[in-house]
Amino acid sequence: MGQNYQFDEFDRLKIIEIAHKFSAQKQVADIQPFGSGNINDTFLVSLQEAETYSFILQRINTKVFREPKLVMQNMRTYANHVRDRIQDSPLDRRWDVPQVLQTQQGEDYWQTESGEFWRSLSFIADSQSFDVMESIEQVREFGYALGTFHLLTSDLAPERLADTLEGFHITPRYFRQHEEVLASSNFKRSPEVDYCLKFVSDRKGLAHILENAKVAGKLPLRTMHGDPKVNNILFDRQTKLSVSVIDLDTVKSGLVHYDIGDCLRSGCNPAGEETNQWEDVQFDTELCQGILQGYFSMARSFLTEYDYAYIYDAVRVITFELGLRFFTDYLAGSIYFNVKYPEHNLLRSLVQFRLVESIESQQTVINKIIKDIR
Ligand code: ADP
Ligand code: GN1
Ligand code: MG
Repeated sequence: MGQNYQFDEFDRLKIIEIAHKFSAQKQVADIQPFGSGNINDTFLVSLQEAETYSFILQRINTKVFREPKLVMQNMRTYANHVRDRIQDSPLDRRWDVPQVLQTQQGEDYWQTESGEFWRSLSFIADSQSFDVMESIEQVREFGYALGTFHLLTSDLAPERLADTLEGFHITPRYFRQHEEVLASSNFKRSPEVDYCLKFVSDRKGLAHILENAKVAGKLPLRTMHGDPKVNNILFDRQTKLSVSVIDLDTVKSGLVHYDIGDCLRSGCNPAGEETNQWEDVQFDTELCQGILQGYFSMARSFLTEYDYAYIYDAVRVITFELGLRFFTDYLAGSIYFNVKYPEHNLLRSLVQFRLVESIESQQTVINKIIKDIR
Protein backbone atom coordinates (compact mmCIF):
# COMPACT_ATOMS: atom_id res chain seq x y z
CA MET A 1 0.00 0.00 0.00
CA GLY A 2 2.97 2.30 0.49
CA GLN A 3 1.89 5.84 1.10
CA ASN A 4 -1.81 4.90 0.75
CA TYR A 5 -1.58 2.98 3.96
CA GLN A 6 -3.81 4.56 6.62
CA PHE A 7 -2.69 3.93 10.15
CA ASP A 8 -3.76 5.20 13.56
CA GLU A 9 -1.73 5.76 16.72
CA PHE A 10 -2.28 2.16 17.81
CA ASP A 11 -0.85 0.85 14.51
CA ARG A 12 2.05 3.29 14.74
CA LEU A 13 3.06 2.05 18.16
CA LYS A 14 2.67 -1.56 17.07
CA ILE A 15 4.85 -0.98 13.99
CA ILE A 16 7.49 0.87 16.05
CA GLU A 17 7.62 -2.14 18.35
CA ILE A 18 8.20 -4.42 15.34
CA ALA A 19 10.88 -2.04 14.01
CA HIS A 20 12.70 -2.48 17.32
CA LYS A 21 13.10 -6.20 16.59
CA PHE A 22 15.42 -5.21 13.72
CA SER A 23 17.03 -2.09 15.15
CA ALA A 24 20.00 -3.73 16.90
CA GLN A 25 18.97 -2.16 20.22
CA LYS A 26 18.99 1.40 18.85
CA GLN A 27 15.91 3.49 19.70
CA VAL A 28 13.42 3.99 16.88
CA ALA A 29 12.53 7.68 16.50
CA ASP A 30 9.79 7.42 13.90
CA ILE A 31 8.18 5.37 11.14
CA GLN A 32 6.61 6.74 7.97
CA PRO A 33 4.69 4.98 5.17
CA PHE A 34 7.05 5.02 2.22
CA GLY A 35 7.03 4.63 -1.58
CA SER A 36 4.10 3.69 -3.80
CA GLY A 37 4.14 -0.09 -4.24
CA ASN A 38 0.92 -1.96 -5.03
CA ILE A 39 1.59 -5.09 -2.96
CA ASN A 40 3.48 -4.78 0.33
CA ASP A 41 3.19 -2.17 3.11
CA THR A 42 6.47 -0.28 3.26
CA PHE A 43 7.76 2.01 6.04
CA LEU A 44 10.86 4.08 6.48
CA VAL A 45 12.22 3.66 9.99
CA SER A 46 14.40 6.43 11.45
CA LEU A 47 16.56 5.82 14.46
CA GLN A 48 17.11 8.30 17.26
CA GLU A 49 20.88 8.18 17.46
CA ALA A 50 21.85 9.24 13.97
CA GLU A 51 19.35 11.37 12.09
CA THR A 52 20.49 10.19 8.69
CA TYR A 53 20.49 6.50 9.48
CA SER A 54 17.34 4.63 8.59
CA PHE A 55 16.09 1.33 7.24
CA ILE A 56 13.14 -0.09 5.34
CA LEU A 57 10.52 -2.14 7.18
CA GLN A 58 7.97 -4.11 5.14
CA ARG A 59 4.90 -6.15 5.92
CA ILE A 60 4.86 -8.77 3.19
CA ASN A 61 1.50 -9.26 1.55
CA THR A 62 0.95 -12.89 2.45
CA LYS A 63 -2.26 -13.11 0.41
CA VAL A 64 0.05 -12.71 -2.61
CA PHE A 65 3.23 -14.39 -1.31
CA ARG A 66 1.89 -17.47 0.46
CA GLU A 67 5.35 -18.68 1.44
CA PRO A 68 7.22 -15.55 2.45
CA LYS A 69 10.13 -17.55 3.85
CA LEU A 70 10.92 -18.62 0.28
CA VAL A 71 10.98 -14.95 -0.70
CA MET A 72 13.63 -14.32 1.94
CA GLN A 73 15.60 -17.38 0.87
CA ASN A 74 15.68 -16.11 -2.74
CA MET A 75 16.76 -12.64 -1.61
CA ARG A 76 19.75 -14.16 0.16
CA THR A 77 20.66 -16.39 -2.81
CA TYR A 78 20.45 -13.39 -5.11
CA ALA A 79 22.36 -10.98 -2.85
CA ASN A 80 25.18 -13.47 -2.19
CA HIS A 81 25.53 -14.25 -5.87
CA VAL A 82 25.72 -10.59 -6.89
CA ARG A 83 28.16 -9.77 -4.07
CA ASP A 84 30.53 -12.56 -5.22
CA ARG A 85 30.21 -11.64 -8.84
CA ILE A 86 30.97 -7.95 -8.24
CA GLN A 87 33.94 -8.93 -6.09
CA ASP A 88 35.32 -11.02 -8.97
CA SER A 89 34.61 -8.47 -11.70
CA PRO A 90 33.87 -5.02 -10.24
CA LEU A 91 31.53 -2.65 -12.08
CA ASP A 92 33.02 0.73 -12.95
CA ARG A 93 30.35 2.61 -10.96
CA ARG A 94 28.16 2.57 -7.86
CA TRP A 95 25.82 -0.42 -7.63
CA ASP A 96 23.96 -1.37 -4.43
CA VAL A 97 21.95 -4.41 -3.42
CA PRO A 98 19.48 -4.11 -0.53
CA GLN A 99 20.68 -6.26 2.36
CA VAL A 100 18.33 -8.31 4.51
CA LEU A 101 18.59 -7.10 8.13
CA GLN A 102 18.31 -9.65 10.89
CA THR A 103 16.27 -9.58 14.06
CA GLN A 104 18.08 -9.62 17.39
CA GLN A 105 17.44 -13.40 17.37
CA GLY A 106 19.33 -13.73 14.08
CA GLU A 107 16.27 -14.34 11.87
CA ASP A 108 15.57 -12.78 8.45
CA TYR A 109 12.00 -11.89 9.42
CA TRP A 110 9.63 -11.34 12.31
CA GLN A 111 6.24 -13.03 12.50
CA THR A 112 3.55 -11.64 14.79
CA GLU A 113 1.15 -13.81 16.75
CA SER A 114 -1.58 -13.02 14.22
CA GLY A 115 0.70 -14.31 11.45
CA GLU A 116 1.86 -11.00 9.93
CA PHE A 117 5.25 -11.39 8.23
CA TRP A 118 7.69 -8.49 8.57
CA ARG A 119 11.19 -7.99 7.17
CA SER A 120 13.74 -5.21 7.10
CA LEU A 121 16.13 -4.09 4.39
CA SER A 122 19.06 -1.72 4.36
CA PHE A 123 18.06 1.70 3.02
CA ILE A 124 19.86 2.53 -0.22
CA ALA A 125 21.37 5.86 0.80
CA ASP A 126 20.98 9.11 -1.16
CA SER A 127 18.63 7.46 -3.61
CA GLN A 128 15.11 8.03 -4.87
CA SER A 129 12.54 6.25 -7.01
CA PHE A 130 10.18 7.79 -9.57
CA ASP A 131 6.67 6.81 -10.66
CA VAL A 132 7.18 8.24 -14.15
CA MET A 133 10.38 8.70 -16.16
CA GLU A 134 11.25 12.29 -16.94
CA SER A 135 14.01 12.36 -19.57
CA ILE A 136 15.98 10.35 -22.13
CA GLU A 137 19.04 10.35 -19.83
CA GLN A 138 16.90 8.88 -17.06
CA VAL A 139 15.36 6.13 -19.21
CA ARG A 140 18.81 5.18 -20.49
CA GLU A 141 19.74 4.64 -16.86
CA PHE A 142 16.54 2.66 -16.32
CA GLY A 143 17.50 0.32 -19.18
CA TYR A 144 21.08 0.17 -17.90
CA ALA A 145 19.79 -0.93 -14.49
CA LEU A 146 17.79 -3.84 -15.91
CA GLY A 147 20.73 -4.80 -18.16
CA THR A 148 23.00 -4.80 -15.11
CA PHE A 149 20.54 -6.94 -13.16
CA HIS A 150 20.38 -9.48 -16.02
CA LEU A 151 24.13 -9.45 -16.58
CA LEU A 152 24.91 -9.98 -12.90
CA THR A 153 22.43 -12.88 -12.72
CA SER A 154 23.25 -14.39 -16.13
CA ASP A 155 25.33 -17.03 -14.30
CA LEU A 156 22.88 -17.57 -11.42
CA ALA A 157 21.26 -20.90 -12.32
CA PRO A 158 17.49 -20.27 -12.17
CA GLU A 159 16.91 -23.69 -10.55
CA ARG A 160 18.58 -22.31 -7.43
CA LEU A 161 15.64 -19.95 -6.91
CA ALA A 162 12.33 -20.99 -5.39
CA ASP A 163 9.03 -20.19 -7.10
CA THR A 164 7.62 -17.50 -4.82
CA LEU A 165 4.46 -16.82 -6.84
CA GLU A 166 3.13 -19.72 -8.83
CA GLY A 167 1.86 -18.83 -12.27
CA PHE A 168 3.30 -15.30 -12.15
CA HIS A 169 3.74 -14.04 -15.74
CA ILE A 170 2.31 -17.12 -17.37
CA THR A 171 -0.07 -15.09 -19.54
CA PRO A 172 -2.46 -17.97 -20.46
CA ARG A 173 -3.15 -18.53 -16.76
CA TYR A 174 -4.39 -14.95 -16.41
CA PHE A 175 -6.80 -15.67 -19.26
CA ARG A 176 -8.15 -18.75 -17.49
CA GLN A 177 -8.51 -16.78 -14.26
CA HIS A 178 -10.35 -14.06 -16.17
CA GLU A 179 -12.80 -16.58 -17.58
CA GLU A 180 -13.43 -18.10 -14.15
CA VAL A 181 -14.12 -14.68 -12.63
CA LEU A 182 -16.44 -13.76 -15.53
CA ALA A 183 -18.43 -16.92 -14.92
CA SER A 184 -18.73 -16.48 -11.19
CA SER A 185 -18.92 -12.78 -10.37
CA ASN A 186 -21.79 -10.34 -10.53
CA PHE A 187 -20.04 -7.27 -11.87
CA LYS A 188 -21.60 -3.98 -12.92
CA ARG A 189 -21.77 -3.29 -16.68
CA SER A 190 -20.64 0.13 -17.95
CA PRO A 191 -19.22 1.41 -21.26
CA GLU A 192 -15.69 1.06 -19.79
CA VAL A 193 -16.31 -2.51 -18.66
CA ASP A 194 -17.71 -3.39 -22.10
CA TYR A 195 -14.67 -1.84 -23.79
CA CYS A 196 -12.36 -3.98 -21.61
CA LEU A 197 -14.40 -7.15 -22.19
CA LYS A 198 -14.18 -6.69 -25.94
CA PHE A 199 -10.49 -5.75 -25.75
CA VAL A 200 -9.69 -8.99 -23.95
CA SER A 201 -11.78 -11.23 -26.15
CA ASP A 202 -10.23 -9.65 -29.32
CA ARG A 203 -6.71 -10.46 -28.12
CA LYS A 204 -6.89 -14.08 -27.03
CA GLY A 205 -4.08 -14.88 -29.49
CA LEU A 206 -1.60 -12.79 -27.51
CA ALA A 207 -1.60 -15.08 -24.50
CA HIS A 208 0.56 -17.87 -25.90
CA ILE A 209 3.26 -16.01 -27.85
CA LEU A 210 6.02 -16.05 -25.23
CA GLU A 211 4.99 -19.33 -23.64
CA ASN A 212 5.05 -21.05 -27.06
CA ALA A 213 8.53 -19.64 -27.71
CA LYS A 214 9.60 -21.06 -24.36
CA VAL A 215 8.19 -24.52 -25.14
CA ALA A 216 9.82 -24.45 -28.58
CA GLY A 217 13.18 -23.81 -26.92
CA LYS A 218 13.57 -20.38 -28.55
CA LEU A 219 13.57 -18.50 -25.26
CA PRO A 220 15.41 -20.13 -22.34
CA LEU A 221 14.58 -20.01 -18.67
CA ARG A 222 16.88 -17.58 -16.88
CA THR A 223 16.89 -15.68 -13.62
CA MET A 224 14.35 -12.89 -13.99
CA HIS A 225 13.39 -10.00 -11.75
CA GLY A 226 9.67 -10.30 -12.43
CA ASP A 227 8.74 -6.71 -11.59
CA PRO A 228 11.24 -4.19 -13.01
CA LYS A 229 8.82 -1.29 -13.33
CA VAL A 230 9.88 2.32 -12.99
CA ASN A 231 9.57 2.71 -9.22
CA ASN A 232 11.50 -0.47 -8.49
CA ILE A 233 14.70 1.17 -9.71
CA LEU A 234 16.59 3.59 -7.47
CA PHE A 235 18.55 6.59 -8.77
CA ASP A 236 21.38 8.44 -7.02
CA ARG A 237 20.13 11.87 -5.92
CA GLN A 238 23.38 13.61 -6.91
CA THR A 239 24.70 11.82 -10.00
CA LYS A 240 21.19 10.91 -11.24
CA LEU A 241 22.57 7.51 -12.27
CA SER A 242 20.64 4.33 -11.47
CA VAL A 243 22.17 2.59 -8.47
CA SER A 244 19.93 -0.31 -7.48
CA VAL A 245 17.16 -2.64 -8.57
CA ILE A 246 14.84 -3.30 -5.63
CA ASP A 247 11.57 -5.19 -4.96
CA LEU A 248 13.19 -8.61 -5.24
CA ASP A 249 10.15 -10.64 -4.14
CA THR A 250 9.58 -12.11 -7.60
CA VAL A 251 13.19 -12.89 -8.54
CA LYS A 252 12.89 -16.43 -9.88
CA SER A 253 13.21 -18.64 -12.92
CA GLY A 254 11.41 -17.24 -15.97
CA LEU A 255 11.77 -15.42 -19.28
CA VAL A 256 13.80 -12.22 -19.25
CA HIS A 257 11.36 -11.04 -21.89
CA TYR A 258 8.75 -10.40 -19.23
CA ASP A 259 11.31 -8.07 -17.62
CA ILE A 260 12.29 -6.32 -20.86
CA GLY A 261 8.62 -5.90 -21.72
CA ASP A 262 7.76 -4.55 -18.28
CA CYS A 263 10.64 -2.09 -18.31
CA LEU A 264 9.47 -0.73 -21.68
CA ARG A 265 5.79 -0.79 -20.67
CA SER A 266 6.33 1.31 -17.59
CA GLY A 267 9.21 3.50 -18.84
CA CYS A 268 7.62 4.55 -22.15
CA ASN A 269 4.31 5.77 -20.74
CA PRO A 270 4.92 9.44 -19.83
CA ALA A 271 1.40 9.77 -18.39
CA GLY A 272 2.19 7.05 -15.85
CA GLU A 273 0.13 4.00 -14.98
CA GLU A 274 -1.98 5.92 -12.44
CA THR A 275 -3.20 8.66 -14.80
CA ASN A 276 -6.93 9.56 -14.93
CA GLN A 277 -6.58 10.61 -18.58
CA TRP A 278 -6.50 7.07 -19.93
CA GLU A 279 -7.65 8.07 -23.41
CA ASP A 280 -4.49 10.17 -23.87
CA VAL A 281 -2.04 7.39 -22.98
CA GLN A 282 0.72 6.86 -25.55
CA PHE A 283 3.75 4.62 -25.91
CA ASP A 284 6.69 6.98 -26.51
CA THR A 285 9.14 5.48 -28.99
CA GLU A 286 11.95 7.96 -28.20
CA LEU A 287 11.87 6.74 -24.61
CA CYS A 288 11.81 3.18 -25.96
CA GLN A 289 15.00 3.89 -27.89
CA GLY A 290 16.66 5.36 -24.79
CA ILE A 291 15.73 2.37 -22.61
CA LEU A 292 16.99 -0.13 -25.16
CA GLN A 293 20.27 1.77 -25.64
CA GLY A 294 20.87 1.52 -21.89
CA TYR A 295 19.71 -2.10 -21.71
CA PHE A 296 21.68 -3.37 -24.72
CA SER A 297 24.85 -1.67 -23.45
CA MET A 298 24.90 -4.28 -20.67
CA ALA A 299 22.94 -7.15 -22.22
CA ARG A 300 24.53 -7.59 -25.67
CA SER A 301 26.91 -10.19 -24.31
CA PHE A 302 24.17 -12.71 -23.54
CA LEU A 303 21.25 -11.87 -25.87
CA THR A 304 20.58 -14.28 -28.76
CA GLU A 305 18.95 -13.77 -32.17
CA TYR A 306 15.68 -15.15 -30.80
CA ASP A 307 15.88 -12.82 -27.82
CA TYR A 308 15.96 -9.81 -30.14
CA ALA A 309 13.20 -11.26 -32.31
CA TYR A 310 10.76 -11.44 -29.37
CA ILE A 311 11.28 -7.98 -27.84
CA TYR A 312 8.39 -6.36 -29.68
CA ASP A 313 6.04 -9.18 -28.66
CA ALA A 314 7.33 -8.96 -25.09
CA VAL A 315 6.27 -5.35 -24.62
CA ARG A 316 2.87 -5.95 -26.19
CA VAL A 317 2.18 -9.14 -24.24
CA ILE A 318 3.26 -7.87 -20.81
CA THR A 319 1.28 -4.64 -21.22
CA PHE A 320 -1.79 -6.62 -22.22
CA GLU A 321 -1.18 -9.07 -19.37
CA LEU A 322 -1.05 -6.30 -16.77
CA GLY A 323 -4.25 -4.73 -18.16
CA LEU A 324 -5.90 -8.14 -17.95
CA ARG A 325 -4.67 -8.65 -14.36
CA PHE A 326 -6.03 -5.24 -13.27
CA PHE A 327 -9.34 -5.85 -15.06
CA THR A 328 -9.81 -9.34 -13.61
CA ASP A 329 -9.00 -8.03 -10.15
CA TYR A 330 -11.58 -5.26 -10.61
CA LEU A 331 -14.23 -7.82 -11.62
CA ALA A 332 -13.30 -10.01 -8.64
CA GLY A 333 -13.69 -7.12 -6.16
CA SER A 334 -10.04 -5.91 -5.94
CA ILE A 335 -8.56 -8.67 -3.85
CA TYR A 336 -4.98 -8.63 -5.18
CA PHE A 337 -3.75 -5.10 -5.93
CA ASN A 338 -4.05 -2.41 -3.27
CA VAL A 339 -6.61 0.18 -4.37
CA LYS A 340 -7.63 3.68 -3.24
CA TYR A 341 -11.23 3.57 -4.54
CA PRO A 342 -13.54 0.88 -6.03
CA GLU A 343 -12.97 1.71 -9.73
CA HIS A 344 -9.19 2.07 -9.35
CA ASN A 345 -8.28 -1.25 -10.99
CA LEU A 346 -10.73 -0.60 -13.84
CA LEU A 347 -9.04 2.71 -14.62
CA ARG A 348 -5.62 1.05 -14.37
CA SER A 349 -6.69 -1.59 -16.89
CA LEU A 350 -7.95 1.06 -19.33
CA VAL A 351 -4.54 2.76 -19.14
CA GLN A 352 -2.72 -0.48 -20.00
CA PHE A 353 -5.15 -1.41 -22.79
CA ARG A 354 -4.75 2.03 -24.37
CA LEU A 355 -0.99 1.55 -24.14
CA VAL A 356 -1.32 -1.80 -25.96
CA GLU A 357 -3.18 -0.04 -28.80
CA SER A 358 -0.45 2.56 -29.02
CA ILE A 359 2.26 -0.13 -29.08
CA GLU A 360 0.43 -2.06 -31.80
CA SER A 361 0.02 1.04 -33.95
CA GLN A 362 3.81 1.62 -33.80
CA GLN A 363 5.01 -1.93 -34.43
CA THR A 364 7.15 -0.98 -37.45
CA VAL A 365 8.87 1.90 -35.63
CA ILE A 366 9.57 -0.23 -32.54
CA ASN A 367 11.03 -3.07 -34.60
CA LYS A 368 13.20 -0.61 -36.51
CA ILE A 369 14.56 0.82 -33.25
CA ILE A 370 15.45 -2.69 -32.05
CA LYS A 371 17.15 -3.51 -35.36
CA ASP A 372 19.08 -0.24 -35.53
CA ILE A 373 20.55 -0.20 -32.05
CA ARG A 374 21.00 -3.88 -31.15
P1 ADP B 1 6.00 -3.23 -3.29
O1 ADP B 1 6.21 -4.70 -3.51
O2 ADP B 1 4.79 -2.93 -2.52
O3 ADP B 1 6.09 -2.51 -4.58
P2 ADP B 1 8.72 -2.30 -2.80
O4 ADP B 1 9.69 -3.30 -2.27
O5 ADP B 1 8.82 -1.96 -4.23
O6 ADP B 1 7.24 -2.76 -2.38
O7 ADP B 1 8.88 -0.97 -1.94
C1 ADP B 1 8.04 0.16 -2.15
C2 ADP B 1 8.88 1.42 -2.34
O8 ADP B 1 9.71 1.62 -1.19
C3 ADP B 1 9.85 1.39 -3.53
O9 ADP B 1 9.23 1.80 -4.72
C4 ADP B 1 10.93 2.37 -3.05
O10 ADP B 1 10.51 3.71 -3.29
C5 ADP B 1 10.98 2.15 -1.55
N1 ADP B 1 12.04 1.19 -1.16
C6 ADP B 1 11.89 -0.16 -1.00
N2 ADP B 1 13.04 -0.74 -0.61
C7 ADP B 1 13.96 0.26 -0.51
C8 ADP B 1 15.36 0.30 -0.11
N3 ADP B 1 16.01 -0.81 0.25
N4 ADP B 1 15.99 1.50 -0.11
C9 ADP B 1 15.31 2.64 -0.47
N5 ADP B 1 14.01 2.66 -0.84
C10 ADP B 1 13.33 1.50 -0.86
C1 GN1 C 1 2.86 -4.79 -8.62
O1 GN1 C 1 4.68 -4.41 -6.05
P1 GN1 C 1 4.72 -3.48 -7.20
O2 GN1 C 1 3.83 -2.32 -7.02
O3 GN1 C 1 6.14 -3.10 -7.51
C2 GN1 C 1 2.86 -6.20 -9.23
C3 GN1 C 1 3.48 -6.17 -10.62
C4 GN1 C 1 2.74 -5.18 -11.51
C5 GN1 C 1 2.76 -3.80 -10.82
C6 GN1 C 1 1.97 -2.79 -11.60
C7 GN1 C 1 3.99 -9.16 -7.17
O4 GN1 C 1 4.20 -4.35 -8.46
O5 GN1 C 1 3.38 -7.46 -11.22
O6 GN1 C 1 3.34 -5.09 -12.77
O7 GN1 C 1 2.18 -3.90 -9.49
N1 GN1 C 1 3.62 -7.12 -8.38
C8 GN1 C 1 3.15 -8.33 -8.07
O8 GN1 C 1 2.14 -1.53 -11.04
O9 GN1 C 1 2.08 -8.75 -8.48
MG1 MG D 1 7.57 -2.18 -5.86
